[in-house]
Amino acid sequence: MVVNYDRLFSARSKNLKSSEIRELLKLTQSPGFISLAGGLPNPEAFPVEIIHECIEKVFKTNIHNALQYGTTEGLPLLRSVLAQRMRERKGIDCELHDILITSGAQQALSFIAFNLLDPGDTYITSAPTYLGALQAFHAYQGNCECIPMNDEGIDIDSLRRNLKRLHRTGITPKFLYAVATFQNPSGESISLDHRNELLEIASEYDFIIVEDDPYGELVFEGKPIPSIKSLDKKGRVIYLGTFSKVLAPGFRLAWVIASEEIINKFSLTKQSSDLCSNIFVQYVAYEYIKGGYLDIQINHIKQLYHHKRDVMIQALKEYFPKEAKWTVPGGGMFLWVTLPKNVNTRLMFKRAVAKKVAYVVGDAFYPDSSNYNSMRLNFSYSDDNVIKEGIKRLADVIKEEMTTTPYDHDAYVSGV
Ligand code: PMP
Ligand code: G9A
Repeated sequence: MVVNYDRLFSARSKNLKSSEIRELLKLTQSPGFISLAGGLPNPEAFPVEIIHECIEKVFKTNIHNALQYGTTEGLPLLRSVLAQRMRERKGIDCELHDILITSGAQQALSFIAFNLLDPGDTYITSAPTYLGALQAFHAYQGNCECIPMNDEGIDIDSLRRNLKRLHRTGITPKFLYAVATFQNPSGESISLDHRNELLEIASEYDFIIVEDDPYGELVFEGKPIPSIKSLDKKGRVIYLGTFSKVLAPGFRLAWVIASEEIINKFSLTKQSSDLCSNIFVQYVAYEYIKGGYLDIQINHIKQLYHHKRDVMIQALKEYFPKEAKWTVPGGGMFLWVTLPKNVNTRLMFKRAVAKKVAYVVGDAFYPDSSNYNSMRLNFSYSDDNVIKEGIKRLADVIKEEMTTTPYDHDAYVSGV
């Protein structure tokens, strides 16, 4: 008898969607391809020698513990230095027991969905938003309410209107998800006023705020805006930090700061998921922070990415059609380009692949795929010359698309 997967796979499994970013990563690894797509740190900036030293230290001092199973919540030494760092650098009032180590922030997103979403439950996010979060929430059949962004990061009036509308139909969202600082994908941040308002609204309606913060320390200019978690006096915020963008994504190491109730639930979830995160790597990360290297590394990549942002902006000015618009983020790794209405970036993608250049199609970051003429560009990964060449190729692609196959959205939608 052949295996009948259709019967075997659960409804939840059948509902899984693939990540456009993960799929693109395979495509863009072919020779000669320029990828402005994936959110990859610059590999030249990995502090290889120092990591080597830290590993040697672990071998000398703790190797037997480092090779053993560890506690589910994570290595106390690491949680303790992280708590200190979060207090000092972020003003987040936390101690070791408020922190749980996860295998990447992506695992934490999955724990959030697992613990807070029953099928059909509603959550809120801005549109656009991080597509890996959408993927995690979709896996647990969450129902997304999208709030448009504005120049203060999120349209608060629209949020209030939508909450009232939902309330009338008996729906209160479980949480609001935000990459509040240097957002993936747009590079924009939520203003301090709006952060405070979000907390007020969350308290009024009794939902959680998930503050996903991989980019908060990568500030190029201006003063950092306080994290939402640092403004939270009621334990209403789940804060996610990660080593992926400030040290190395290969570590697969991140942390959650949240109330005791949430940490306990996530710990139970982790027991059933992977028992504990990689203990060896947790020791290495501990040595790295204890040695004072993380701050040095962050300062280094801040300067590097600031420079790369400027290289990309300069190339955009030089090559892109004058109708194109882009954000100029004050930090992070991405900027967001909006093209004229007669370009559909998903339909254009084939042309870009033929020219061996890739971006992430904007609609992938919209839960309802409603935006069709935008793209996300990453400026952290590539060498300066590659960024320039990539933007040049992309500009040719766009100009060709605008002249040879101008897109008519209304006709496309109505199927004419
Ligand atoms: N959240 C956001 C906003 C991200 O941009 C990313 C990675 N691109 C993640 C979470 C996942 O990070 P990690 O590598 O820690 O799983
Ligand atoms: O490679 C990944 O999936 C992590 C990066 C995410 C991104 O490009 O936003």
